[in-house]
Amino acid sequence: MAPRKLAAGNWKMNGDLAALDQIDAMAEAVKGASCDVLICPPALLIPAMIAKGVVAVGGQDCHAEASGAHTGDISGQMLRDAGATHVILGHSERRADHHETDETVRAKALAAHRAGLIAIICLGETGDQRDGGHTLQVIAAQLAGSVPEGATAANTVIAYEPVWAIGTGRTPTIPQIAEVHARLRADLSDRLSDGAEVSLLYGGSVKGANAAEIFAIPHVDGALVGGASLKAADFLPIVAAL
Ligand code: G2H
Repeated sequence: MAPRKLAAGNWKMNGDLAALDQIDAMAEAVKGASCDVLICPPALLIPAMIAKGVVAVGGQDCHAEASGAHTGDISGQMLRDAGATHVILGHSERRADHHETDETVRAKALAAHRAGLIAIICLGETGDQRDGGHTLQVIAAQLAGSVPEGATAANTVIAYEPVWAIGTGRTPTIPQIAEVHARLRADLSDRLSDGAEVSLLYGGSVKGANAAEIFAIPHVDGALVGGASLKAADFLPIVAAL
C-alpha cells in the first residue's frame, strides 16, 4: 500500500477561540480533499476544534507517562480521550526549549502508541550540522533513537523539518529534501516490515507557492505546516496541492 497523504497544521502557541472560524472556512475544501487533513492546535482548543467535525485534530506534545505528578503536562491518553487522533513529538522547538532528547521522544512515542495515537515524530538538522556536512548522519541517528519498538505505518508518521528552515522563509533545495527523504525511506524499510508505507512529511516554511514542487519529490507524502496553517486561505492551497 502507498503511504497515506497528510496535510498537517501545527498551530504552535497561536490561536484562540475566534481562530476556530478558520476551521469552518476549511470545511468545503476538506470534504473534497484527496489527502488526510489534520490540525494540531494548542491543547485548550482541541475539544472545540473536534466538535466542528471538519478536520482530524492532534496534540503538539504528550508526556511519556499515562498519569501522575507531572504539573503542566498532558498524557497521550488524555489527548485520545478528548478525541485527538495524532500527536506531534520531538518538534525542534520542544527539543530546544524543553531539552528533549531522542530518548525522551522515543518514550513519548511509546506512550502515544499505547494510548492509540498516531505519533508524528519530528527530526531535522541544525544549520551548523547542514553546513558541516553531517545532515544524513544526524537524521539517521535521530530516526534510530526516536522511533520506538512497535512502530508501524499505522501508528507512526515521520516529519523531516530542517531546523534552519523553520519559520524562516528559507526552504532546502529540492535535491536536499529528496536526499533526506530517500534516506528516511531506506532506513524505515530496513527497520520496519511496513517501512515503505510510513508517511514522510516535509516541514519548514511550506506555503502555497512551494507546496506543489515539494510534493512532487519522491517519498514526500505530505507536509507539517506551521505559519501557513493558521489561516484557511493560506492552508487550503497546500491541501489542494497534495
Ligand atoms: C516547522 C513548521 C511546522 P513553519 O516548525 O512544524 O513551521 O511552517 O512555520 O516553518
